[in-house]
Amino acid sequence: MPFTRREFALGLAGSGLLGCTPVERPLWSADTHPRDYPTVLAQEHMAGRLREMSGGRLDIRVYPGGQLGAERDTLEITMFGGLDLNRVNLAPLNPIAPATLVPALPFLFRSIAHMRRAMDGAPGRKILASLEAHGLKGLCFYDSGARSFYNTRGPIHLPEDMAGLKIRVQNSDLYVALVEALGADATPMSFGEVYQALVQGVIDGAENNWPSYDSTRHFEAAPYYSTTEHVMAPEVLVMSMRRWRRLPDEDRALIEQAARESVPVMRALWDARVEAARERVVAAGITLTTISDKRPFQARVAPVYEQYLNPSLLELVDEIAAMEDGDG
Ligand code: GTR
Repeated sequence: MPFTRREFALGLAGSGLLGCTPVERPLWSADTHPRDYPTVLAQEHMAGRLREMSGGRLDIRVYPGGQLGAERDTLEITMFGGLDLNRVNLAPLNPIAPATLVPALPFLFRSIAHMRRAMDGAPGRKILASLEAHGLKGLCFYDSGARSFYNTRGPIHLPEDMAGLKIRVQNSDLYVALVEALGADATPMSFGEVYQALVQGVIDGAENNWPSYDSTRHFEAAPYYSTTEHVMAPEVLVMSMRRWRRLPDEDRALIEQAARESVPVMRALWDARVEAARERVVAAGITLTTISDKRPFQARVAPVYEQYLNPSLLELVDEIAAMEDGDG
C-alpha cells in the first residue's frame, strides 16, 4: 500500500532524519465495517484523543470496510505483528483464546445493561488479559447489540421453523454448535461473502444485529428477521503484543486511556445506530417477527455450555450470571 505524503513525513520525522521531535509511525488499525459505523468512529475518536494527549506524536490510521482482509486473517496478521490494531468480533477469537467463548455463549446476558456491566467489570478484564498469551493486548470492548436470525424463506417463531435452513455463521465452532442445536445447518463464511451467498441461494440466512443487517444490505436479500437475540457478544479492540512491547510505559498508558475514553462514545453512537438501522429496514419492508418468549430457543442451545467450557470458564459464566443488570 503506498504511503500518503503525511505518513511519509511522519516516517521521516520518526526516523530522526528531519531532526525534530520524534513522531511515531501511526498505528494501523483494521475494521470490517464502513467508515461511518460506530466501531470505526470510536477508533477515530481514540485517534483524536491520542493526538491531543501526545502532542501529535501518537496517531491511529483506521482502514475500514474490510480493506485489509477478513477478520480471521487480519487477526493472524495482528498476532504476528504485521498490523498494530484490530477491531473484531469475539467469534474469530474463539478458536484462539478460550475465555472469549464465554461472552459469546447463547443467552448468557439478560440484557445489554448486564453485558455492559460484565464487560466493564472483573469478567471483562480477565478476558482481555487472557489475550496476551496469544500475542494480543486486549484494549477495550465495544457494543455489538444482540444478534438475531434472518433468512430468505419465511418467519421464524420457534426452533422448528429453522429445520434444514442453511445459516451462515462466523468462523467459530461455538456458532456452528449453536445453529445445529437449533436444527439448522451451519455454514461458516467470512462476513464479506454473505450478501452474494444469500442472493445466489448458497445459504438461506445468517444472524446479526440491526446495524450490520442494515449496513451490509442483507435485509434486501433476506427480509425475514426474527428477534431471537440469541447472542450479545461484544466487539473487541486488540493490539499486537509485538508493537505493545516496544512502546514506553508512558505511551502504553496514553493508548489505554484513549481506548477507555472511546467506549462511552461508541455506546452512544451505537444506541442511536441500532434505532436508526431498525427503523430503516422496517421502512424498507422487511417482515419483522418479534419473539418475546425465548425459552424454546434457550432450551435447545443449553447443552453447548457444557460442551464448550472447561470448569474454570464455567466459573466465569457463574460470575457473570450472578452480576446485577446495571443501568447500562
Ligand atoms: C458484526 C461484527 C463484525 C463481524 C460480523 C460478522 O456484527 O461487528 O465484527 O463479526 O458481525 O457476522 O462476521
